[in-house]
Amino acid sequence: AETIPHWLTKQAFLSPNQPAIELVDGTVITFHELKEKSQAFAKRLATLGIQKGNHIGVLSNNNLDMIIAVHALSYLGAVIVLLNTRLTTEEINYQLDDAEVRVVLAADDLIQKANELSIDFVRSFSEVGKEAKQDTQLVSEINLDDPFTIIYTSGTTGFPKGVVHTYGNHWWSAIGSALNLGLSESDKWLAVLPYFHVGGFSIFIKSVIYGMPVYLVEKFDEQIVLDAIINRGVTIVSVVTVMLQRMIQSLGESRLPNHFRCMLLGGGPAPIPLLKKANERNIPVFQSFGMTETSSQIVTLSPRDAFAKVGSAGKALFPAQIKIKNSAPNEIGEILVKGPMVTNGYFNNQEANEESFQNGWLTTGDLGYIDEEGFLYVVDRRKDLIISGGENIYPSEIESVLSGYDGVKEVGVAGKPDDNWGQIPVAFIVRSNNNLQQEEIIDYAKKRLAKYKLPKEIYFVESLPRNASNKLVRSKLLELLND
Ligand code: S0N
Ligand code: AMP
Ligand code: MG
Ligand code: MG
Ligand code: MG
Repeated sequence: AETIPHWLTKQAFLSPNQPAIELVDGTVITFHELKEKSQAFAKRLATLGIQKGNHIGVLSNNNLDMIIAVHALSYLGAVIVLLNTRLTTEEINYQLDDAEVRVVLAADDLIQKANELSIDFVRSFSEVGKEAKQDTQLVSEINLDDPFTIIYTSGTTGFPKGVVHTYGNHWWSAIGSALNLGLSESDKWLAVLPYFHVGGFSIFIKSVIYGMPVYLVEKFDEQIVLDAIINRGVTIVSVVTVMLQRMIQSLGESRLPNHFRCMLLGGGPAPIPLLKKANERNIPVFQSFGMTETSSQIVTLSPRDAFAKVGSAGKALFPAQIKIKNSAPNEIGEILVKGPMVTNGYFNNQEANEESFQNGWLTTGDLGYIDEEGFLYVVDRRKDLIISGGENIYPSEIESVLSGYDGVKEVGVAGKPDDNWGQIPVAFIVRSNNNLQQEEIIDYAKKRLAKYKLPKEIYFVESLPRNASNKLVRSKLLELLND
């Protein structure tokens, strides 16, 4: 197996005084300091008994402590299970159990939520900070085949699946991105996407591999992000559509400075009018296609192609390949991806792995076509997937919760277009009890589903659209609103 020197140790050696992380309050942490803090934290975690191969849940919103914990866990060879803080305890418990997590580390402000989880061994970051440092042998060489992170993603049917990323997957994702965007001495990448998703997480890996500072933003605020671009030298920002929308609104007619070279847009489709508005404001949007399984974007479109190839997600990154299953150019079919940044599989899930991989190609479930020049167009998403503000919602997941409530006879969920979120989930319900009200259903669902998954509207209907074999046709649900 291929090994490389531990990437943070190496970067601290090469560029000790270079800023690794800059905070909104102006604090700067150099690569040397980041290494020292991470290694100290690793030694405290070792005192708690954490060691190579352990699966450790991390429950945290964006903050510096989380990044230190992540690097610390890599110094121990532990596998990090990144937990979406918006999920309910019930949803998180499923993931903890499925991923065989032994210990949960939580941000101080989430310790109460962490203590409600089914795991007994829970520590806040500051509790760990009070432990003694054990004199353990820290990882000095990274084996690229070793697992580093597990991030859950929902499936079309059934339960969420844990996507395992090796160090090599993250390494190649960072390399593929650099070969596409290039590296500049003056680069500073702003990280405001949640770090528990791969888009946000990957920025910190790029930082360590490139020797590039990250501007760390804890919570999205369009003013803070714009200020960082205009006044703090930020050159690259990763965003989802709703973030770009809010930034453009706040920017008014103003334009962004020329040093700002890349707005990396991912996590879902981008409306064409928004891309035009961005262009008018000197915002160089790089559209992309990617998924948790590809360790961040695997296809991108540069601004110079944006108008010749309107609606395209671009070409595959240098180390990657894409193709459309059984299709000729311009013909729509299932999108397949291949490359060293693509996960080797889902954790403990042979069935999903057999279904998803064929000869090294991953079946994305998304539909699209590739034109004669190799540009990808995504035309439809994995079956019925709803994307609200960059968060994925599977109708089947909501349907199975709602159908568990008394008085709900049949239920279908669809994504309704929404100016703010792109889409919002709405539910169509056939009642068996005519007194059933919207509020009691939402009350029931609240305990079981993250807030962004709760149906924003519930429509009581006489029957649901079904096909000849009596299967629900979700694509026809919204048509019920026109009747
Ligand atoms: C857009 C965000 C920031 C909105 O959150 P905000 O405004 O901070 O909300 P809160 O203050 O927390 O809550 C206010 C109310 O809003 C509700 N709410 C929050 N988020 C959503 C949502 N998404 N949908 C619907 N409702 C939402 C709250 O519940 C609350 O409600 P009330 O008032 O009723 O209590 C936030 O949603 C966000 O951060 N979204 C981004 C998520 C994300 O990272 N998605 C990408 C995942 N995919 C990947 O990582 C792979 C692709 C990838 O790597 C990539 C993606 C993008 C860019 C680059 C890359 C790359 O390739 O590198
Ligand atoms: P996630 O794993 O949460 O990042 O979700 C990945 C899914 O987002 C993909 O499988 C697609 O369905 C969708 N997606 C990502 N990029 C695009 C894009 N450029 N256009 C349309 N859908 C996209
Ligand atoms: Mg926070
Ligand atoms: Mg692979
Ligand atoms: Mg998602």
